[in-house]
Formats: sequence, structure tokens, C-alpha cells
Amino acid sequence: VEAEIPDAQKTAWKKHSASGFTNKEDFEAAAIRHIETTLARSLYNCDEGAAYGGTALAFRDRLIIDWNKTQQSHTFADQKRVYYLSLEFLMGRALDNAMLNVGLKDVARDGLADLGFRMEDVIGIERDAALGNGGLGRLAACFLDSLASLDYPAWGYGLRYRYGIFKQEIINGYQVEVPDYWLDFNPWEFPRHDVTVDIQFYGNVRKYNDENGRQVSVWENGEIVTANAYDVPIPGYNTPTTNNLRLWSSKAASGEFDFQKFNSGEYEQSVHDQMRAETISAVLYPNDNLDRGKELRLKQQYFWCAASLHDIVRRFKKSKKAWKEFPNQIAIQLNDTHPTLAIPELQRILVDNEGLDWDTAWSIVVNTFGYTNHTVMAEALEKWSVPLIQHLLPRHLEIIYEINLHFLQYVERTFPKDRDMLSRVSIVEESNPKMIRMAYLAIVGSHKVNGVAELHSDLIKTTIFKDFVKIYGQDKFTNVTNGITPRRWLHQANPKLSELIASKLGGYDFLKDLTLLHKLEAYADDKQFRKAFQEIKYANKTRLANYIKETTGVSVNPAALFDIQVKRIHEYKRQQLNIFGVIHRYLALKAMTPEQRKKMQPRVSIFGGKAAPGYWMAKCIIHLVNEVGRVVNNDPEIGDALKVIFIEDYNVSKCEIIAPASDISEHISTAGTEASGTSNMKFVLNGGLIIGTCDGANIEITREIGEDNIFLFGNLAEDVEEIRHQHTYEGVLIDDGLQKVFDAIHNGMFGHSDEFSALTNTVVNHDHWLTSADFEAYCKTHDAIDEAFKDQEAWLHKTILAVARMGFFTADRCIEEYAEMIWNVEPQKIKQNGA
Ligand code: KOT
Repeated sequence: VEAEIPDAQKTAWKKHSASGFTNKEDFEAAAIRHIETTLARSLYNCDEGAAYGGTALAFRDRLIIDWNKTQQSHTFADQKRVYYLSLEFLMGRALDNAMLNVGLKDVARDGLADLGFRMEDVIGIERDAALGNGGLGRLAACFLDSLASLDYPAWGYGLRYRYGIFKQEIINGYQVEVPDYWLDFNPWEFPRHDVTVDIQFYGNVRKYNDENGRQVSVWENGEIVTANAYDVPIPGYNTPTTNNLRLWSSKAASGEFDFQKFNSGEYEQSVHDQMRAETISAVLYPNDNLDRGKELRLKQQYFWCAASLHDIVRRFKKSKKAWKEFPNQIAIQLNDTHPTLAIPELQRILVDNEGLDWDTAWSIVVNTFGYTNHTVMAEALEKWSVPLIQHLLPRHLEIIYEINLHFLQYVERTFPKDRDMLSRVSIVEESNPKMIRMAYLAIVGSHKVNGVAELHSDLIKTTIFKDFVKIYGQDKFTNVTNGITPRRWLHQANPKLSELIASKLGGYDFLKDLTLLHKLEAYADDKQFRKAFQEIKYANKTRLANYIKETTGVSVNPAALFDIQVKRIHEYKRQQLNIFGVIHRYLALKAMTPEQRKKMQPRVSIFGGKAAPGYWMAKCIIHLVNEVGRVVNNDPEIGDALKVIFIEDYNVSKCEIIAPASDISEHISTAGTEASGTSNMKFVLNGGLIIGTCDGANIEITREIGEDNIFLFGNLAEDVEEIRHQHTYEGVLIDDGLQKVFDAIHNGMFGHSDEFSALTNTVVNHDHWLTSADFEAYCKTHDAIDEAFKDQEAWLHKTILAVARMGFFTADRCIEEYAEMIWNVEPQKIKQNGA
């Protein structure tokens, strides 16, 4: 290809090709040029917003130079690529990450100072890219960071929601949702006006026999919506590799058909069609760990899967390789079942469009896909009604039925005596209406299925997917314990700790090989190191205290024990256990003499997290936390002994302030319900200890850091079912301490008790989440924490050891495991000077 380009052109390009700044002067030139020309501002009206815009655009230019190089090099190299399909990418802010990853934050800080701005203020202008609900979306974002940092040729594919997760406001103690329109200025995306895919919905399937007598299916007469690509560069840390996140936006197809409507006076109809089409990518569904089965959600899923697959297939076809090479060139990972329609879609492309026979096509499909399960909770497992799929995607329903037929025939041959097995494992649930079980389709259509922590991966094999282990054998099922990117969650969020570690380890290599942290063990007993470590924690707590003061008006003492639970509000995550425990503590403090109270370890209980807008119980929990805060924080008897804070609108950028500031964080889900959890990793990596149940990744964290360095409590997963059974047949035994808490609530201590009756009644009636059964152990463990915190030297010893032993939980390790066990792909270094 290169040889065909005339010399004159090559010379001109060589001479003028952008090269990107590396020093302060050139950064300032780039920023000012953007402020003046792209943003049309001047010296006299350059505010912080413009300074952010200019800085972001200057860095975007840099990223895109490396992006171009990377994409060119990957195309030439012709190696296997990974595609990560996720409906959620919870990216957070991009500027700080970009500056750190390309190693030019200090350069930019000095440049901005010359222009009269403080780095922190400029960074603070950026809005979070909040295209996700919680852990699942943030995991996808961490994986993109690791894929790029480790030089894997990989793209993410997602939806470009016009509205990300709603903004949470707390008004009179209640959650109020405000739309998150985040796109009015987004310098991080490149619209690819030339990259579009037409996506069909509805219509019918026509059958005919071709000249060879083979039956051909044609899906026709549907409604067309166009997918437009927007590319977001994903820079790796300390490498030129810059990968791509491609997000699809929906637009009405601008075919002749619509022009006709427009011209023939059906103006309103044509505008209506346009809006209907744009609705597909308009909003992120705000449910975490819940499937609501809405038609628009299914449309989103197909729209995104079909556009992504079309794109992937188009790229593959350019290589002119045989179809059987497809799985050797392409690995597609399904982030939960949300992209499962990609399986019948690829089968449809191969059979209907490309004319492959069913079995050849199917073997390509299965060898291409891997499926990650993130939850065992029944209410989160996706099912779609057969009539809905029939209506929206008639050809896909046929294909799903055929996949099921082949699968069930295989099961019948293998287990001829087990008739029940067929109805148990059928992709089609024989209910009314019939439902498609997406997890089963995902298992059947993938070569590997993985859970996200050891306990979780074991649980799926022994419970929800038990029959499939029998059918396919153990080897199809595996575990990849989650991880987090240390670049954002240590280096960016906690620069002081990162610097301290670097000073002892002789540089920042640990950011790319987190196991190097183990060398810190040698400093756990080092007086000076402990002191420096403690001072950093105190500074981070002060930073959070200032933020709390600014946003809530409440003063908290940074010397108090900071006890933090931030995550989506969900009954299974048990924020109710936490707030009941706080009330229990408050009652105990009230019963003490002032002298006794003075001896107690002062505490700040910090909560944060969003409730799904339709999740009544979760909203009750938020309300109770806020009412308890109102009462406790204004109780003059209590003072610094206890403060209760709810941080509004918890998101990625707030987590960057919160995670470094904990003494204790809470990961207290009912055992067996939290697949992994990832904030547990963030808090420990930042020098906090955790109180947790034996659930998800807590178990592996314990194994790595040592059980002396974590506060575990509560019933085990293996006993939960038995306890629930008891509740059903013998009623719930309410713990004495918890009863006192309920009495206080009922007596109106925190406002009208009707507001909280649902919350207390559910414990009294079923206690499905074992709030009462675990309450005593929970409170006792908190007493032990108070005791342990008094001995600061011992506490520091524990926290330093814990940090030193967190190497396993880097997302880099996850990506290496996926690459080796599931994708069979190799990294590919980009040469600094072009391909
Ligand atoms: C399920 C349905 C819709 C939206 C989100 C989910 C979901 C989220 N399922 N699991 N998760 C969380 O995924 C995280 C990353 O693996 C886990 O750490 C966490 O335990 C899951 O709850």
C-alpha cells in the first residue's frame, strides 16, 4: 500500500505530520491555539472552562496521533484482536487519566500555572462520562485501561447514551433524579460520519430455495435505523498503544423513503420517526443487578450488537481470509448477557448473508465468543419474551429455536435417561408467555464461561449452571477474579501514596506490575515509613472532610475513624445493616455518661450511592440514612463521637476522593450474593481496612492480605439457604439489639415511623437478607474495630501489609488471564516511529 503513494505526497505528510508536544512551551502553544480557534476565546475571557477545553483538546491531539499509529500498526500486523462488548463503560473523567498515562501531567501543570490556572480546578471542570451503573460498567473501564497499558490489540464496543446514569440530588432527605445530559462539550469523542451501519427491526422472514435446492431465509420489510460511530481514544499507561472505544448512536435512516414522506407533506410523521430512532441510544437503563424486560432495552441490545458485529465482520472481510479463520482473528467477550444477541446475529450473518452451512457457521460462532457472568441473583438474570423477540427480530427467533434444537438433541443423545434435564436446560422456558433464557443462550454459544471471583465461579457451577457443567464438562467453566487499574485507583486518586511507594521501590514500575508492592512488607515495621503513610491517610481524610463540609455543611473531624460504604444501594449489599448498626451505636452513646462517651472512638459513618428510580426499598434506605444524619449530627450531646454523612451523587470522580480516605470500608453483602465487588479492592489498595462478609472477592482479599488484616463476620454462603428456610417455617428471630433499633425508629426518633415501616417489616416478616441473623456479629465486629484503631501502630502495620499484598487485584492480571485462557491473543508493541 505504501509503495502506491506518490513521493510528493509522502514528503508533504512527513514534513507536516503532527508530532505532539513534550514540553511546557509546546503544551501552552497547543492549548492557547485551541482556546483561541477551536473555542473562540481570548486572553480576556478565558475562564476555567476554557482552560479545561484547551487542555483537553491539546491532549486529545496527542492521543489521536498515537491512536492513528496504533490502529495502523494493528491493521498491518494482522494479528488476533479482542472486542469487549459491554452495554456499560463507566469511564469517569478522561483528562487526568490522559495526562498521567502519557506522562505529561507535570508539564501541563506548569503550563496551566503560566496561564493563571490551578491543575486541580481545571481537572474539576470535566464531567464524568457516566455510561454505567456500578461495578459492571467500571470493570469494563478498568479492562480497557489494562488492555491498552499491556499493548493488547483491543476495542470496546458500547452505546453512546445521550443521558448517562442520572444525577442524584438529595432533597429533604429523599433521592431525586436529575437527567445527566453530558454531551454538550465532549472533547474526547470523534464522530465518524463515514462509519454507519443500517440496522433492521420488525419485518418478516421470506423463504425460498436457491438453485442448489438449499433453503434461504431473507429478513425483509423491516424498519431501518442507522448506527453512527463515535470513537473514544483509550491511552495505555507509559506506552504508545492507544486503543479504541467505539460507541454507537442511533439516527433515523435517511433513505429515499423518508424523503418521500417529508416531501409529500408527512412532515410530522417524518419528525416522529426521527425521534423514535434517536430514542434507542437516548438513555442508559438505571438498574443495577435487575432485569426489567423493557422492549426499548431489547432494541438497544440488538442495535448495538448488530452494529458492532457488522463492523467486526467488515474489518475481517477486508483481510480476504477464509471464514474458518474468523475465530483465529477475533475474540469477542460478552460482558454479562446484555450482548447475547450477538450470538444469533453472527450465526445469521454467516448462514443467511455469507451462505455458510449451519454447522460450519456454528463452530465459528462458539469459538469466537466468551461469556462473563456477573451475578447469580434471579432477578438480574435476563429473559426475553418469545412474542417480543418474534415481533422485533423474527429471523433471530428462528435461529435461537434452531440453536436450541441442536443443543437439546445433543443433550438427549448424551443423557438419554434424564427427561427432566431437557426442560431444565432448554433455552426456551415453557412458561406463558414463553421466555428466552439469555444466560443459557450465552453458555451454549460460547467456548468459555467465567465468573468474577472464586466463590462466585464455584456458585454458578453448583447452582444456576449446574446442568451445563454436566453437559459440557468442567473445562468450559472458569474463573477470572476481578481487578482494578492501579493507574486510576492508586496513582491518580492517591498521588501522595503512589509517590511514597515509588520512593521505596525505586520508581513507578509497580503501576505496571502491581506484585512489586510486596517489597513494601519490609517497611511495615519501619517507624518513618509508618509515619509518612499515616500522614498521607490523614491528608486524604482532610481532603474528604473539606469536600463534606463544602457539600453538606457538616464538619467532620479528620482524626475520627472514617467508616465508608459507597456503592449502589441494594438490599443485598445491606446498607440497611450498616444504618441499623449506626443507630445501635447512637443509642449506646446516648445511654452513656459524658465521661464514658469521651472514651469512645469518634466515628464518621459515610454513605454514598444511587438507588434505581423504581426501587422503593433502596430509596427508603437513603431516606433513613439522611434522617439519622439529621438527628445525630445536630445532637449536642454527641459532638464528634458520631457523625453520619450521605454523599450526594456518588460516581467515579467522587470515588477518587473517597477511596483514599477510609480507615474502614464496608463490603457486607449477604454471603453468596455479591459476585465479586471491586470497591473492596480500591479501599485496601489505598491503605484502608475492610469489614466484610465471606462473599465475592472479600474471600480472596483475605487469603492474600492475611486474616489478621481484615474484619470478617456473618453467616457463610453455604448456610444462607438453611437460615432462610427457618425464617419461612419458624418465623424470624429478631436480635435484641436490633429490636431496640426498631423501637427507636417506631417511636419516631428519626421522623415519622411510617416512612420506614417497609424497611423494618421486611426484616420482621422474611429477613431474606439476614439482617437480623448477622446483626450481633456485625456490631461486635465494629466494637473490635474501635478497639484495634486505638493502637495506631498496630493498625498501620496491618494497613501497610495489606497494601503490600494487593498485587493480585490489578486488572492487568485479569486481562492476562482472559488473554491466555479465553481469547488466545498476544500483546503487540507499537514502535514509537509509526508502524
Ligand atoms: C446486572 C444487570 C444489569 C446491570 C448490572 C448487572 C450487574 C452488575 N451484575 N453484576 N454486577 C456487578 O458486577 C461487578 C463486576 O463484575 C461485580 O463486582 C459485582 O459484584 C456485581 O454485582
